[in-house]
Amino acid sequence: MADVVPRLGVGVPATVPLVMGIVNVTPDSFSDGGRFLDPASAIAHGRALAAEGASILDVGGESTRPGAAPVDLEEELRRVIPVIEGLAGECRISVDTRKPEVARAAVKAGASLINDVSAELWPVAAELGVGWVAMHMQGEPATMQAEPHYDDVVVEVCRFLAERAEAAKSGGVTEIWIDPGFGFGKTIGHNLELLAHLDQVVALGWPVMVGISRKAMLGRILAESDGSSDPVPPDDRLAGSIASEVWAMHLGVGMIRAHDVRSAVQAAKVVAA
Ligand code: HH2
Repeated sequence: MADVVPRLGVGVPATVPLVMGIVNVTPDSFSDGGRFLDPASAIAHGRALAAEGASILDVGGESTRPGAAPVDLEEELRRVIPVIEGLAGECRISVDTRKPEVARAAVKAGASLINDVSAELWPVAAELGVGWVAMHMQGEPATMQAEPHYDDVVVEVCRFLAERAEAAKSGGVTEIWIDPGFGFGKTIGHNLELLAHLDQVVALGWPVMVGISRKAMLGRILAESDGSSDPVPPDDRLAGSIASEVWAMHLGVGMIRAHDVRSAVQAAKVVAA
């Protein structure tokens, strides 16, 4: 699953965490909404991310940022399928969707991983013989940040992910990733607690991926350290993204979902070395 490269100077192989490059074919994604809405620009963006070292391109047609409105099926298909067709064969493709119909059409178009923020689509992955990412989310994107509550966020997220992964394995899915879902029905305190204890998610024994890239929690932390009450904007969150991704990789995370692929790949190589 992970690339193996020689560890410089020591001769012992080390695994380099994978980087999944984000291709948002949406008008409203939180950091790059509207930039890659037409298929040609999304395909060009995907090619650029592959050239920067992405191992997988994650193509999504529905924003799941807090407060986002759901997208209807026809529109989501119209956004993602031409882009997947255009990129398949050049890089491994995952589809970021909650809809079984979109997952099926995406696999037909060349995707081999279903990145499922609903954590419900494993039967589709089993039927089609493709990989599956189970992400934890409390509630729905439209309302999930209203009042998230956990008695113990690490225990509850771990329990949820382990149950889903076991079900998928019993159902015949052979490639399973688990993801704690930073920012999905979680306060900044919940996110930081999960980040601090990612080793417990890794200890569940399934490959772990995380998506922290440019997320709001980074904007808030950086604003506080600047003495400002305004969050640092998404395009000024690169250092914060890399810092948290390095932390995650150090604790054993095997794949990073990133907007800034070149920097994430460089960070992964250094962590592995
Ligand atoms: N985060 C986003 C979308 N999909 N998938 C996984 N597995 N993990 C994540 O953390 C994750 C995800 C949100 O980020 P982005 O795609 O940049 O924004 P938007 O949902 O606004 O399109």
